[in-house]
Amino acid sequence: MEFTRALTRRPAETLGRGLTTSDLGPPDPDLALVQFERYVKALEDCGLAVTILDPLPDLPDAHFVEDAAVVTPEVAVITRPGAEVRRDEAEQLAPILARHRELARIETPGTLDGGDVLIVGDRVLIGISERTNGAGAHQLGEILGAHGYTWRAVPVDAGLHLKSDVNHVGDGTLLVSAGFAKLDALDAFGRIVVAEGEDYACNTLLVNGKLLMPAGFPETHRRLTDLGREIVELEVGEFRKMDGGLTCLSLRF
Ligand code: CIR
Repeated sequence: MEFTRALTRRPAETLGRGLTTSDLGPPDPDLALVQFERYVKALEDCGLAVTILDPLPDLPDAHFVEDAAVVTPEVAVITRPGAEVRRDEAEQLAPILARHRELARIETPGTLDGGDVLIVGDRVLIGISERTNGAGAHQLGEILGAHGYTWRAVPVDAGLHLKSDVNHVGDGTLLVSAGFAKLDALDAFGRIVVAEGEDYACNTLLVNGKLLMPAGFPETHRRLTDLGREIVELEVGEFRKMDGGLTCLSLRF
């Protein structure tokens, strides 16, 4: 799918107060801003018009905008994030997305994070994780089903979100960690397994034919080279400290 726009939010000084399971230490807000600006530039270089929303210091994970909505050409689904402290982020995005798409919403008791939703053409993989429950997945499946999409649930037993471990790198091929490579739910797709010790490289983002991948994963980089796509490496270490990365820093549509 070709994208024309991306929605992002500049990280707040308070980003270190967000949720994390990593033991990589606190992020440096200044370096995070540098990494964010380079990320925006990379999206622009892919041909996207990038909107940068203002930081929300009281919502320290709000720059991970991908979790708060799922946007397709037909609809923007405002999510109900699984972490209660992140719920207000979704309402913050609603009026902005309403300028571009008809809105739908995930309703209680459903919970869903956009990081658990991978759309490949008209197929949707929805991770059932600590953040996304079965009710949320079914609601999203119904909303997108009305627009011709089919969906499948994928158990996420390790990592934060589905897209922490599984992403589309083009032509129906997924980049996956070893633990996800054999899942029945992914049977219909080709699979490239990241190199040992390089699981974080799974969080690679396909934008208009280019692959944006986290810097520092040479063997996975080599494996992706075989696809013949341009690969752009980006430093996202400050966001990794907060369990985030390339996919979650924007909504592409
Ligand atoms: C969280 O734990 O919710 C944030 N600190 C990180 C969210 C990352 N989102 C994503 O990968 N889609």
